[in-house]
Amino acid sequence: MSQRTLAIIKPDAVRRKLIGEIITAITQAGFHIVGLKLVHMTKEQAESFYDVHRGRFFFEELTRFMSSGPVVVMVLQKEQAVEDFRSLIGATDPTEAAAGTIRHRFGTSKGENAIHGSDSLESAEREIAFFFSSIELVDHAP
Ligand code: DAT
Ligand code: MG
Repeated sequence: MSQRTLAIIKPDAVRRKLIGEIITAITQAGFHIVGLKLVHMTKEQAESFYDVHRGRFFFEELTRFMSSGPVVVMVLQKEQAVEDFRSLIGATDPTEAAAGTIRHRFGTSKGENAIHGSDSLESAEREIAFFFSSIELVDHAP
C-alpha cells in the first residue's frame, strides 16, 4: 500500500551543497516528492520536532545542530515508503550504514548524518503534520 514518510536533508548536507545529489538518489529510488520546502528551525522548533528524544544525552547537541542552518523538508510517497526510505538512508551512524546508502555516502558522524527519515507510520503522520498543511501537499496517484 502507498505510504507517505517525512525526509529532512539536514544542515550539514545543505551546507556541503548536497541537496541536488540527495534528491537525485531519492527520486531514482522510486520515491515521489509530494511536499518540499526549505526551513530554518528555531532551537525550540527543533526541540519540539525531536520531543521523543528529550532527556537523552545527545538531545542538546542534536537540537542545536538541527537549528544551525536551513534544512530541506520533504514528504515522500511510495509503496512501503517508511521502511524503504529507512533502508535507503541506512543506519544512524554513517560508519555502520550499508554501502550505497545516503548516510554512508554523505554522513560524516552519528550526529551529522545528512538525512532524517520517519521510523514508523505513526511518526510519519506526526512529522508530516509538524511541517506541512494539506494545501502544501500534492496528490499523487498511489
Ligand atoms: P535515526 O535518525 O536513525 O532515527 P535516532 O532517532 O535514534 O536515529 O536519533 C535521532 C538523531 O539523533 C540521529 O539521526 C542523530 C542523533 N543521534 C542519535 N544518537 C546519537 C548519538 N549517540 N550521538 C550523537 N547524536 C546522536
Ligand atoms: Mg529516529
